[in-house]
Amino acid sequence: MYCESVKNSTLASKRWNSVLPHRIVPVITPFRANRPDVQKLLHHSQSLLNDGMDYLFLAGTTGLGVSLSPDEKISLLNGLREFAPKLLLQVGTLNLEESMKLAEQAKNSKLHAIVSYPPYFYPRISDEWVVKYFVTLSKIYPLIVYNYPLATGYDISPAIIKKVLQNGGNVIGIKDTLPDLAHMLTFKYELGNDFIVYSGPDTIVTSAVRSGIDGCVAGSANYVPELLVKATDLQAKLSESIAAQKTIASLAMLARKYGQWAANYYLVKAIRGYDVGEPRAPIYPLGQAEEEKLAAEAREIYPLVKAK
Ligand code: FW2
Repeated sequence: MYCESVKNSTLASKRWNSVLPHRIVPVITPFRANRPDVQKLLHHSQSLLNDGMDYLFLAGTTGLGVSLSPDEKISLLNGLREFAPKLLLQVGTLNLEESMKLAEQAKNSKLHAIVSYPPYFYPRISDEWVVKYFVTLSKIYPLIVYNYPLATGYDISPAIIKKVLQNGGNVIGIKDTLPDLAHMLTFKYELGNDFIVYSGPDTIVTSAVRSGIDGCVAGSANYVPELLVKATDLQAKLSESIAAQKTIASLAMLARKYGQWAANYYLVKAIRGYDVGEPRAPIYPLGQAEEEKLAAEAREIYPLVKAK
C-alpha cells in the first residue's frame, strides 16, 4: 500500500490533470484600516505563484476567513479573477444559505474547487447533520472538506465522507489539519487513491508527501514558498527536503510564539521584503518592538532572510 501510494503520487493525477504533489498556499488576507486590501493580495498572490505555489486558498484560517463578510470574500475572488482556475475558496459558515451563495459564486467564477469546514462551534451535532451540510454544498460545486478539529471541535472521519458520497455529494478530497500522518493515510486507504488528501500542518509536509499524500496546504508558504517546494519535491534528495522541512517547522514554531495568525503577516515582510498590510482584530497587529524581535529571530533560523 505504502509503495503503491508513493509510486502513484509521482504520476499526473487523473482527476486533477496536474502533477502531484500540490503546493497550496492558504493566502493571508491583507487588511488596511480594517478592510481587505485587494491590491496587496493580488501582488502577494502573484509573487507566491511565481515562487512555485500551484493553488491559492482564499478565506482559510490563515486568511482569517471566518472574520470576513460574504461581500468581502467575493471582493477577494473578484480581485483575483485572473487566477480563477488556481483558486480554492473556503465557503463554510454557520449560515448555510450564505455558504451556498458562496459556492454558487465559486461555480460561476469557474474556480478550481470549494473547501469547507464542517458546521463549527456547535458541540455534539449529529453526523447526519454534518453529512447533510457537505452534501448540500458539494452538490453545487466539487468540494474539499477542511478537517481542523482543534478549531471546529469536530473530527471528520472516512465514514462521514463515505456517507456524503453515498448521499450523492461530490466531495473530492480532504485537507487534514491534524499532526497525525496515520489519520491522513486512513482517508487514502479507505477512500482509494483517487480521493485527494492534503496535509494541513506545516511541520510534517515532507513525511506526508513521501508517504503518498497528495500535497499540502501550509500557512508557512506565505513566507517561505521556496522551502515548501523543496520540502515536498519528490525528486530532491531526501536530506535536502528534510533540511527544508526543519527550517519550515522552526519558523512555524516561532510564528506560534508570537501568535501565529498575526505573526504570518510580519514574517512575509521580514522574509519576502514586501508589505502585506496587517491582520484584523481580534487578531491584533504586533507592536513595533515585537515585530523587530520576530524578524531578528526569523533571521537566526533562516539566514537568507532579506535584511530590511
Ligand atoms: C489554512 C490552512 C493551513 C493551516 C495550517 C496552520 O486555512 O490556514 O491548516 O497551515 O498552520 O489550511
